[in-house]
Amino acid sequence: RGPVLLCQYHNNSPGAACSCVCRSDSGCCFLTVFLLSYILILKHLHLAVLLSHPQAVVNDGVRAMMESALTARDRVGVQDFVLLENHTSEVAFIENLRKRFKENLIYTYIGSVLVSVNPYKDLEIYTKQHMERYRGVNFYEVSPHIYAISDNAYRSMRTERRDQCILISGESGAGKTEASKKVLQYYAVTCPASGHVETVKDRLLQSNPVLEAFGNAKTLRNDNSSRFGKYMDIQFDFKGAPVGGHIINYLLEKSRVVHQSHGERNFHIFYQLIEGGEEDLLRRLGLERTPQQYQYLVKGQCPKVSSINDRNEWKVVRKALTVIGFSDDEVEELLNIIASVLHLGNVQFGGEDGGNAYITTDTQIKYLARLLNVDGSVLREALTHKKIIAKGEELMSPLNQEQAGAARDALSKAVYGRTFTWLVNKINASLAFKVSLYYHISNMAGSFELQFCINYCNEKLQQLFIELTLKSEQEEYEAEGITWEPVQYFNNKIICDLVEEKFKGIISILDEECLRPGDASDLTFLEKLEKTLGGHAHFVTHKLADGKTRKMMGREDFRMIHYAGEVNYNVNGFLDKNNDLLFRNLKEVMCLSENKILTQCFDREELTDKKRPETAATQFKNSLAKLMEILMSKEPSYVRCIKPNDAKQAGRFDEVLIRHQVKYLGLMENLRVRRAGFAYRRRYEIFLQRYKSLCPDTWPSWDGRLVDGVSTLVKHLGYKPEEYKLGRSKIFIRFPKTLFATEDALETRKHTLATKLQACWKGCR
Ligand code: AD9
Ligand code: MG
Repeated sequence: RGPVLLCQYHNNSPGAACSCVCRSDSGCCFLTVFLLSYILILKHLHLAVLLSHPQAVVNDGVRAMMESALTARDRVGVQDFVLLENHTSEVAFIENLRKRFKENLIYTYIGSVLVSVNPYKDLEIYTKQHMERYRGVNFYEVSPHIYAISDNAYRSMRTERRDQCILISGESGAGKTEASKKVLQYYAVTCPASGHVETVKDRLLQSNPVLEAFGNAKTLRNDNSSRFGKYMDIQFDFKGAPVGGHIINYLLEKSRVVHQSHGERNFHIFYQLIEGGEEDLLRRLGLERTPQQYQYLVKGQCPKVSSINDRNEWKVVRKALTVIGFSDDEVEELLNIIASVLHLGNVQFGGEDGGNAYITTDTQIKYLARLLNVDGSVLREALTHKKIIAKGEELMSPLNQEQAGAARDALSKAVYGRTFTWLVNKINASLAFKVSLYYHISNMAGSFELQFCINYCNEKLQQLFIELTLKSEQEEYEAEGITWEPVQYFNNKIICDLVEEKFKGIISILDEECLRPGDASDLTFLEKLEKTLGGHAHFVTHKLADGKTRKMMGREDFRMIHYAGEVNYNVNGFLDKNNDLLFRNLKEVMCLSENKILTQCFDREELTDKKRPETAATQFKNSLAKLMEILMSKEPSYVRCIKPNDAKQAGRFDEVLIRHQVKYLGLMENLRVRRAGFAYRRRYEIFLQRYKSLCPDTWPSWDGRLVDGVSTLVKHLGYKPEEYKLGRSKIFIRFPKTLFATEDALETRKHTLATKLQACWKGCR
């Protein structure tokens, strides 16, 4: 049957790996070896051929290979946007994304930034073999991948001894969480390990299901949406093994505990516990196996989600808690709290028509008293009264039905929110740091908690991104001794100032209204904004300068012109959410709880502290400032995630939606900065290795200085002086077309070799 030849080439490492299986029954061995020596010249092509006859190798296999290589750029686009001929064209940008997406090539670079489009299906690109392919390999020599970014960050950390960070951004459902998990898995598999390290790796990996159970929920946009921002540090020892980690959580969407929009759910853990919890556990917690029975779980009318198996997830989370090191007692106390929140949601109040509220659901109070280890009657009073201090005396003032409902919900949110922070701290206690992962939750419509703060966070990250990208470009030019050519770009500092400036910024004005006694309301806040910020280039309300009213804008709205576009904010609820107050007497009850977790969450000192707690917006502003400081101190890599459609479907490429994200992620701006000077740059040894066969003076090897070799090569290729510059260690090429011409020359040479090979083969026969 002739020999069977199976060759696989990896063009990713010096001395490309070649695995070969050879089966011969008719003295073809010589030919196979002969073929091999030629094919080795053809390396730099990913090639996997399984052929049943050597003749076919030459005729069909090689031709097909050649043809596919020559048309590949048309079919699959360029793997780095800097190589786009028309780099300022958004149309060309999106077309390139589309071509690649169609071929399941979800990753593309803009220089060192990785753009990733969510495939909404499992691709076979995350196997151990793939990890091996990217390990220790030069970033640009392999196809774009999240593993390449991970590996590059890891190696820079080890060789340059600089802390690294990977920033993952994108809108809800774009794939940030999945990307971060891939990074973590890559390190868990490829980094060296020892006994203790195994535990750390397990704990790092297992922290995900736990955090997702308590911090993720089904939303309209994403069945597993992270409802908190997460910053994760991984610490490596000098041998490069992960030895610890640290997580910082930002801005959990607490309001979800008590309310969900139609088609959305509460945090996963509630459903997991109810669906998966063992019979005796549920009995002890006083829970029924029907989510519909709980007020906090019915608002979105969506107890079941087809893509989620709550019962299985429960088992995963339960096991993960043990791996991370939670004791049985701690798990018990934690579940007591989760069940208590559900019971709290079912506490109902009588006292319609403005009368004093009273509790109509005794069973719930009994369960609450037992599970939270508090006195039932104290809790009962705290839920229906507010403690006020008048003339130095403490008075219990009754609440009406509506107020009592709000107090109950405030308690549920506080208990859940603080328990979540406790959980993160507990995970941190079991983990210490260096390569960092950061991703932030993305733009969601609606509330103050999310939309305003997240858009502000995005502005800050954009500022950091532009600053650092420009800085690193400039640094590279300087390091290489090449003159820096200044780049024009939009500096969004003006928008950051609009939000955060002292006295004049939106947050300052909001805090001022929150602290002002008397008639302060959301509307007075809006009026103050108008007075202070009216006329600002990035701030708009319905009032026009000439006293007329702007059409298409609500009277309770203000609009901000963000770098990514305009967003309207409705001021309703801004003051309340910013205050985020929990009545003092409810705090007191929680401080009295003997639940070991709650005693850590509610500190008695808080009760004696006369200082007003920081408002939510100020807390966020401060934590963001700290985050920016951390990020500035590290070398960043970026992953920009794009969501291809709103239907969560594989294979659908919704151009309008994608165009919006390309804008919102600032990708064109990024490309412009990256392309402002030179489109392409490579280290001399890599450039020479790839193209040396194109010049008789550099082929088969160049013995002199690398820079001289490259200079000889490009002169031979006819590069004009304005097309390139030679730096200290790299060649800089200004236009993609120069590089493409060189690539085409390489393909032609390979083709010529293949034809010679064919003639040779015929001669041998
Ligand atoms: V949110 O801001 O937390 O709401 P993310 O985190 O950006 O959002 P997530 O990573 O959760 O989105 O991805 C959403 C879904 O897309 C996942 O549950 C997967 O079903 C799907 N996804 C994302 N990335 C990939 C991938 N690389 N391969 C396959 C993916 N599926
Ligand atoms: Mg997420």
